[in-house]
Amino acid sequence: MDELYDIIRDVSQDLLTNHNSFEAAGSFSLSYCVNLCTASSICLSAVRISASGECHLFSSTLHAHATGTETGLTYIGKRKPGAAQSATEMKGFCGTEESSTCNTAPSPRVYQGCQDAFDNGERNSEAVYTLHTDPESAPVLAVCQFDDQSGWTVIQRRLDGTIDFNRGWDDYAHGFGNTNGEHWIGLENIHHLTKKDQKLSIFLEDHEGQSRTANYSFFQVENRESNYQLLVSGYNGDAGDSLSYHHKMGFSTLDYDNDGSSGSCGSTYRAGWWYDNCLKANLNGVWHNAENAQQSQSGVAWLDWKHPYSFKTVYMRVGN
Ligand SMILES: [Ca+2]
Repeated sequence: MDELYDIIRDVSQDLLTNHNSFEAAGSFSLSYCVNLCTASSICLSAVRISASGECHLFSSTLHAHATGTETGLTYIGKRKPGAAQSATEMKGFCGTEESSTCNTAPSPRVYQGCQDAFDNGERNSEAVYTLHTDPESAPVLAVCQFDDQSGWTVIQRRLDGTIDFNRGWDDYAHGFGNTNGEHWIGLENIHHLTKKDQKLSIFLEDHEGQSRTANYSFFQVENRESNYQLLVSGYNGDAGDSLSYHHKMGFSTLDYDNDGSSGSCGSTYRAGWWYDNCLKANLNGVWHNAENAQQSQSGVAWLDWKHPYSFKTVYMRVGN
């Protein structure tokens, strides 16, 4: 193993811990991509894009429900969590440098979004799926929720405060966290997911186990050039309409101020959001336990239900 390999392994380890996935820079051979995943104790699966040679490592297993080989993508490996597996075993599992497709292992089906997954017969609600929200971009892991009529893509989830949401612009653009727990799918992915008419559904639960919802019949996030401007309308639900206040605002983070305040809401409220002056909702705010929930101004906030209050469990999902 050369020095570069060691460096990339260490970096990938770090990125996998703090982010959903690691996108290796430059192009790598299939065997090198396999070796990277094998060398990392928390990499459970990887995808290599044949055309560019980009290697994407994931800290979750890609789904065994998948069948067939997606054009242009090679599913490189799937390890059981915690199970030791050598590079040779992974190569044997999924193919070699010479034949760059997996003959023995199923390739993951890659969907544009969870509605696409639903339309293709997927019904495993709460499972993690591989999404390709835009053909030009890297695949991303996302939780799908299915009901009788449709598939919802979870774009954000708070549960327990294990993931730090006080992050800069790049993290909010590209996503972070763990799909098995707290995560943010990234503004790029939200933009691509909401190009067509989409609804937004927000679930809120307090520390006493009461829950309410806020639904919007129209939800769209514009592109990077527009600072991922939020367009939202058509509220119904029982949590109150705290998001319409943020309609037409660009996204702000601690290091990038697009808000309607003379100060920096991202710095003050320690999160990334579509701040105006400053907020009525702050679902990426600092997570607090039950003891501190009522004291926090910078918490996971939804002012039209309770204020000041920091909610315990929250998720945001899009669908049509
Ligand atoms: Ca400002």
